Amino acid sequence: MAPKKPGRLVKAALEKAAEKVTELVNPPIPGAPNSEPPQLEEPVEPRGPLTPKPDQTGPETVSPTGAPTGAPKLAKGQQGEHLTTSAGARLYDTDHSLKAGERGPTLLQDHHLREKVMHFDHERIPERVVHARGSGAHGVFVGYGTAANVCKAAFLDDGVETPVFVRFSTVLGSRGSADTVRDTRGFATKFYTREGNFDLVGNNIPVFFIQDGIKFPDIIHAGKPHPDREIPQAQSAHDTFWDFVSTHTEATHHVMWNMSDRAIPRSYRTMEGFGVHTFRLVNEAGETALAKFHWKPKLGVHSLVWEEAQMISGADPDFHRRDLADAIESGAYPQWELAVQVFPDTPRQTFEGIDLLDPTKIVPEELAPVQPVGMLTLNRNPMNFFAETEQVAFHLGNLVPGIDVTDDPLFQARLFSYLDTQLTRLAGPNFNQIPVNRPHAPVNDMFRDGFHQHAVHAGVAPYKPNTLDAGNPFEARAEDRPLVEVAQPLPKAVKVRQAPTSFADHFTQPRLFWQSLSPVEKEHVVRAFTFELGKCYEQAVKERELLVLANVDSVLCAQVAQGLGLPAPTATGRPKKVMPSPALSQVGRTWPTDGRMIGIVVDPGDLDGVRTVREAILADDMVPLLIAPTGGPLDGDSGLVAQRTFLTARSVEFDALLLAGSPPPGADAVPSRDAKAGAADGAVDPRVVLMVQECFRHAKAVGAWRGGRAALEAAGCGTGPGIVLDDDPSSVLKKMTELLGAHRVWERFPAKVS
Ligand code: HDE
Repeated sequence: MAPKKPGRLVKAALEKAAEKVTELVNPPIPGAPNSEPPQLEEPVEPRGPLTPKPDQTGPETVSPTGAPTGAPKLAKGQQGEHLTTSAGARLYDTDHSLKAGERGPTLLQDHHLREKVMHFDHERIPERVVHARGSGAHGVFVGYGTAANVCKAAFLDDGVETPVFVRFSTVLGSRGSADTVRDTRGFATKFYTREGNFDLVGNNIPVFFIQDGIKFPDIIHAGKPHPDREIPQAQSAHDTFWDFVSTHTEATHHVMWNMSDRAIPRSYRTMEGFGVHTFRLVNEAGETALAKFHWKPKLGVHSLVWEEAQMISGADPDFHRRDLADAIESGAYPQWELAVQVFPDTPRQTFEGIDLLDPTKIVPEELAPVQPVGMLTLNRNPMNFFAETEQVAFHLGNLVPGIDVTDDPLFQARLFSYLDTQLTRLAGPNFNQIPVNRPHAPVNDMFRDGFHQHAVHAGVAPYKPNTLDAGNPFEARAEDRPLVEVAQPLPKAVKVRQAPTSFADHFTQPRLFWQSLSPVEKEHVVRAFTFELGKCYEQAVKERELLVLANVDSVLCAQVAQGLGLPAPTATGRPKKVMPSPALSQVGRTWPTDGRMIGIVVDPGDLDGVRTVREAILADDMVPLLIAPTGGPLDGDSGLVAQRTFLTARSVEFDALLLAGSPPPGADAVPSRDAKAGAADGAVDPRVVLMVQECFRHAKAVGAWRGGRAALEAAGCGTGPGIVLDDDPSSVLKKMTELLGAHRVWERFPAKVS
């Protein structure tokens, strides 16, 4: 090949540098489907697969037995320029089956047709029986070293970097259900530590519905759609759920959290995570402590409001999934601190009277501080959903030296379930060899064969003791850091099917939760109970749950009863006095605004300030989305492009709204085409007016400068808390960003309940 001329090389380098500068000044809006935009015509020139987008990578390329392979990550993807069979033979046509003549029958000898359809027929695997709907991301965990006095796990040592894969999920819905339903969220983390995989399989709610794993099929059967009509999907607002929880009152604490804003998070990035159970930690000296794990999000804990959550379920059912992927793609990497609450390991296994083996109880942070031990950063999107997010298999028994289980009966049952479920879901016992599940530590387990065996084991003696394989593998000595179960003395006991009496109090902590909420959060709880019970058919179910609420708090019960049009019962027991835990409230602090979505309504005839504000939003690590009457470039040579139109945009997609203009009704504001365009006879486009009204109703900050004021007026939202008006677009943005730090303009709607 002839060498390139130096002039050309310089030109190419300059062009590349210019591209980089443009990208830095003007980062792209996340969400492009691939790393290169498609061309209009179908490409005909053979070329290799596109490289994935910069935010995406697959799992590390370790061997099925945990050895680094050195293979590039892309070696796992498809190869070469040409279409082939699964055996690598090049194919010349995949559009037509092989037939006896153009109009004749298809021939059985068409190997390509058979193979293609055979593989397609088996593309689906069973979805998870719970937590089927999920989204995953890769990341890194860095230990602070602060856990050393209680835990010897190597991945918690100062500065140790451990790759992780995290999967967030909802519990009740099927794989295709909406993200923003009212439900508990899963927060499962696989740490690929050098001592083996550690899986922390937690939720965003610190307590669980049941105290004993034997009740899990019951609560899940009650929460899932009714078995006859298979409705409702991904909802708890139905008779079977409330029938169960109103009779099985140990569920009350979890139900309180479910009816609170915690069950409709704004984003996976703004959720706390909890290990729920108490774990037993061991330090280098062999001393033990009991501990609960917490994940604290850097962005704070924020939620949707109920109407918003419902609207999003229709407008963008993938809201949380998209939010996570977009944040990572645009470099706003979500972060959580891992933290522990530590308690002395006493024979009673209680702390300040709270039974640490009861998974329906929390230990308030004010009683036992939540101490940070490391930082999790999610920084890479999966390359393939099925291979990674769907096939990842978590298991509570994946522990590392320094972390052990306790006798919490829920924990004990889970230790069985997570292995067992994979046998059906991932079709065999070798699921730890699937790339996303492979440990990054040497594996020598003596397990052999089975479906989907990827390792090619050597030797003849997969048994112990052996001499034929020279004794390999050897049991680890103490200095080799084996995973040793803590020698835990057991109380003198008889075999019983019975819970300890300390598990019997089902109402004090739900009351503690209620009393720790701010007035506006209490209002949301009242409304959620009223909505959910209001959707039940049977009055007996509603009355029974009202009795549960009477035992939690009389004000809560009275408010819900009023909404249901039923009398409020009186408590059957004497409620205990509780000390509220302010840490349980989400309201009252300010937080970083990274990755927040800012909608900017533009009038293409008046782009004053739009560019400046857009760039400032990007510089603040937020995402600006321009909303215009139609898509495409705005105003010829302005260089600005609309990401949303009045037809495609809905207020619920944005955390705050800016009005750079008050555009008149667009050409497509035709009520017969678009219900949002209702009455198109005003001076401002009716879809913009609706957007402002919805943002106002959902207590979001709305800002306007000069030309944008008319839209605020048209929506009837000209003044009030959280309405920012200024002639200078930059000042509007500054004030709006400050408001966004508190998440919502809470004072817009004063609460009735105090
Ligand atoms: Fe799970 N749970 N669970 N669970 N769970 C599953 O495992 C189960 C419980 C949690 O993203 C299943 O691989 C039983 C508590 C998360 O892949 C299954 C009991 C907590 C995920 C299972 C519980 C959780 C699961 C379904 C009562 C919070 C999603 C597929 C003893 C601390 C993990 C699978 C992922 C998934 C069983 C209770 C969290 C069937 C029997 C408590 C986050 O094995």
